[in-house]
Amino acid sequence: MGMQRTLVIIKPDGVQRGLVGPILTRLESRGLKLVGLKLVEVSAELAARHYAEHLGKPFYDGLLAYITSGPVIVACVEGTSAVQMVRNAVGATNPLNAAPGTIRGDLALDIGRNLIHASDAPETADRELALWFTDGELAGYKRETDRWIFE
Ligand code: IDP
Ligand code: MG
Repeated sequence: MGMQRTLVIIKPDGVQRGLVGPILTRLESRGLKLVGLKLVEVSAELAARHYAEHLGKPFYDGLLAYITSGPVIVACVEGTSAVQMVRNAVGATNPLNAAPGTIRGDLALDIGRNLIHASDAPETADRELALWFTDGELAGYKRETDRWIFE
């Protein structure tokens, strides 16, 4: 699979717990390129649009309260197969089932405080990136290290 961009959100618990650096370091160290990054105080409207697929589920109200409970860090990262790459690095939705070595498997305990969101498919990534970033907020640039990361 070729180059992809995907959306990452460090949820309010990640910001409150001081885990923004450690989480971004994991993605950066993997070789993924940051092309967008900002801190956002999420409105109820944006939260509802982002999590529209979960409307009506038992955890929906709690999920919206969670994601709007404090500022989040929103990132767009780019790399080969970035969507699946980041999902694998994030781990299973329930930290109980998240493998050690994953972000949730190493840093979280509870499904309702699982630290991070990552787009689940390329089409989802496109939709979510358009929701969270304007085109002007995403940078196109070359890294000198790319030839050491991509063949
Ligand atoms: P994902 O974040 O791994 O893609 P989804 O199934 O898309 O998982 O659920 C979105 C988010 O909703 C989860 O990351 C988690 O914060 C929350 N969530 C999902 N299922 C539950 C649940 O059973 N209880 C509480 N929160 C949940
Ligand atoms: Mg999801």
